[in-house]
Amino acid sequence: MTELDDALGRIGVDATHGVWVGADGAQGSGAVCEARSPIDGSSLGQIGWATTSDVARAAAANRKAFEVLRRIPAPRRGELVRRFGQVLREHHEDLAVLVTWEAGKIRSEAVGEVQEMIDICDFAVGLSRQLYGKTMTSERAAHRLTEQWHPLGPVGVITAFNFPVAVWAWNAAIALVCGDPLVWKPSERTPLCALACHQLLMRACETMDDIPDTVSSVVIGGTDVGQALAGDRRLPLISATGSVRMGRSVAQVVAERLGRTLLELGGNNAAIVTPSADLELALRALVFAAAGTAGQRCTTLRRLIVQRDRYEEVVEAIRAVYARLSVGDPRLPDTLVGPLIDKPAFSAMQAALDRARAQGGTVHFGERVRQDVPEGGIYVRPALVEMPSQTAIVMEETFAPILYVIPYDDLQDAIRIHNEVPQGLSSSIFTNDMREAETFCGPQGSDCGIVNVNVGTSGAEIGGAFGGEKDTGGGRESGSDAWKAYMRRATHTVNYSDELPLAQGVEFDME
Ligand code: UN1
Repeated sequence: MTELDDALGRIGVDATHGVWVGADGAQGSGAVCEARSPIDGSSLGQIGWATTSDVARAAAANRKAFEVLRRIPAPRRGELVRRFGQVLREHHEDLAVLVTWEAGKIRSEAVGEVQEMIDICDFAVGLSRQLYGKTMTSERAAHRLTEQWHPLGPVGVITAFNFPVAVWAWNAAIALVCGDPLVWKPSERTPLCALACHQLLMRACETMDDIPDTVSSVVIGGTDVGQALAGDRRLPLISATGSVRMGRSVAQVVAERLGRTLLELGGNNAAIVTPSADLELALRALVFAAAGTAGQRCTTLRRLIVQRDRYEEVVEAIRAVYARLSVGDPRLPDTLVGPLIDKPAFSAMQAALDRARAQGGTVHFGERVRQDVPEGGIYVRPALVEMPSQTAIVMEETFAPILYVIPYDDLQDAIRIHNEVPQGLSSSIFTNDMREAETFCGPQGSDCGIVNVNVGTSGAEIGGAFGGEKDTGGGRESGSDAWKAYMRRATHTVNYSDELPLAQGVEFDME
């Protein structure tokens, strides 16, 4: 028995069934596919994938569950999420083991990802008593003008391999308190994590007689399953995390039926290092953001824009750390950089490095690591690439640990380079100069959804709204008022007078 078998056993995952509609699991009507670990390529099980007919079954069940859930008071829905958070606390380590085995994250990051689930549950429980609508002053006498937020309907959730549990939890915790059931299509690379999350939610559901288990469904499958979710009119909101390409195609299908999307797509995140930066602090933040999670976060630092006078110093400092970064088995306590998710990720990384060389870049590291790593996995030393300017390859997001470094002369120049890329997720400035910091945060500064000062680009807390602009898709998930995407707003005008004044002073006398 491996630690994975133990964890799966304790959570109660039946890994053969790829379609779960509430507590009811079935083999999907599609092909049987092998789940593999990026650590060593070993098989983690055989799963019967869903097809579009399974999606239709799940959406129909969710729709029925919605009719029940929307009548249950929000604080009671919060109670379900509170209990789910409790189950997650009990299985914190188990779920982290799955994240490590299936997504290749080092243990501390895997534990952190489950913590992010627990945090969003806590947030959502409080939120369940704070789904506030506004009261406006009416222009008419004896009229009350208010707004109320109502459950929207079942949500289709599409997630990526790199956050195989937390991103679903952001959606699930908020959707459930808002009164929306959900059907989840996880990444086909991390099906076990999804089956485990669903199972743990079922555990919480079982303890509440008034809440149907069909508030949650999971459909493991490929692109056809995602497209079927996008096209299903029973799902008024599709929340999708992943590549720009995927987001664009989902958005088109949803737009065709005038549905709502919440998109969290690619990032090409940058940090600016200014003359006044505290280099010791910056170095720790930059290396975690660029090399952590093997460069496979959407918030990963991919571009470093350094003031020319500090350029050599910064590049040398990062080079020295990269040379001795421990790359290897993510299950070992000293490892900082685990495997890439698969071979295509490695090929994309090498192709990007070749293009960077051709565009005048000097590449440090980025090679495959073969010593002291598990056989069958793909391990690389994170790459540091000095670029003379922001060339075409730097404008693209390559989902691998590549950090491009570009020199700048003055802050305006740095901000121009910063905002020049199509993506707009996360950004940082390292400075002790408040004018520079505030300029970067202001309207003419960073054009991203996440703008940090003396903090790296990755590792956002759940309390803020998470997401970004431009090709990142414009959606906001997680904290702040992101819940509004999961509800519909009704504006009420109530007349408690015995007259009928018309708005805007319009007269319509029928005498
Ligand atoms: C993602 O990579 O899709 O800010 C999400 C972070 C994490 C979430 C990343 N809290 O890096």
